[in-house]
Amino acid sequence: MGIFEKFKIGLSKSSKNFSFGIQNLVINKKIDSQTLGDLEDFLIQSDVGVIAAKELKQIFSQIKIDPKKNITNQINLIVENYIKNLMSPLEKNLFIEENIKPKVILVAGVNGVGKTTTIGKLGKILASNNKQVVFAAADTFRAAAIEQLEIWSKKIGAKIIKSEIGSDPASVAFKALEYSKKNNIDYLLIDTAGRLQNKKNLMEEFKKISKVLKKINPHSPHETILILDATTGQSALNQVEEFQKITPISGLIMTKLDGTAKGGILLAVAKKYNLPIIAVGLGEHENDLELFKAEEYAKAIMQH
Ligand SMILES: Nc1nc2c(ncn2[C@@H]2O[C@H](COP(=O)(O)OP(=O)(O)O)[C@@H](O)[C@H]2O)c(=O)[nH]1
Ligand SMILES: [Mg+2]
Repeated sequence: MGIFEKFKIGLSKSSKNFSFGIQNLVINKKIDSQTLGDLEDFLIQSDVGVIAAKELKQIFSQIKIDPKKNITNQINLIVENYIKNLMSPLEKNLFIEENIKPKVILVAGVNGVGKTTTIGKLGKILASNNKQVVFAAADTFRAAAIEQLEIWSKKIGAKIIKSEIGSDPASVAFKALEYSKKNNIDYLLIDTAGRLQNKKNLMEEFKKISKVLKKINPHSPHETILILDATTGQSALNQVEEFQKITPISGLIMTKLDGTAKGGILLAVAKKYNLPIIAVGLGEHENDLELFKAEEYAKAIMQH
């Protein structure tokens, strides 16, 4: 299956809601202030955020739709181009060759957003591109988190560095980088705990992890990815805000876009924070993570 088909299937809940919603509001209607107001309300309800909703409203107030041509196509194309232009500059591929070995990727996010699963899926993409991958189980808070990462490590043939439950996450991260350096590993992916309710501790934890990594390689971590869960809607925006206070974030992955009809949340995050988007989660299975492509996302969400 091509990337576009995967985006299309994964985003089908959102696209049904989004593209049909817009079409229902605009087709066969006079584009007057009432219609534009309804459109803006609908866009805000779809989680695209206030700014994007205003901009799209503005675009629709200025365009001329040709009634002799296919109206649905014209509307789809307008929204698709808007999304594509907004999101293309944010596409970020972590996996282009850069001669950094090991590339250290720290993964952050609140509990349940999909950190461990996403690390497993990223590991799978890397392993199938013949990269050597190590996982560090630095979410030492819950035994299940360590076991879960271990299952993934077996599945994709990655080495896992772990310690007992309750042990110091920074020491796991340190051991993992030491091992990765010694064994000429390509990518080290570090899982972390996400107890945002205890922000001060979490901040200390990230500081400590970063400090010990820098003892081995002053440039590491090379990336700190924040994982967001699309089904949490507007709360995803707060999480970006809160985590940026805890540690610098270099990119985002949004999971569970398959599980929501409000996939517009990715647009809201992009518009508000301008952070690179690395990948999107489109399902629970091991192949359901796609590296982010703005054009495919835009097309899939407008379904054509
Ligand atoms: N539908 C769907 N479920 C996902 C996706 N990513 C993760 N999940 C599920 O979300 C739940 C929590 O994931 P987990 O990796 O344990 O989250 P963590 O606490 O952040 O490490 C699990 O049941 C995953 O299968 C996704 O893209 N789509
Ligand atoms: Mg986890």
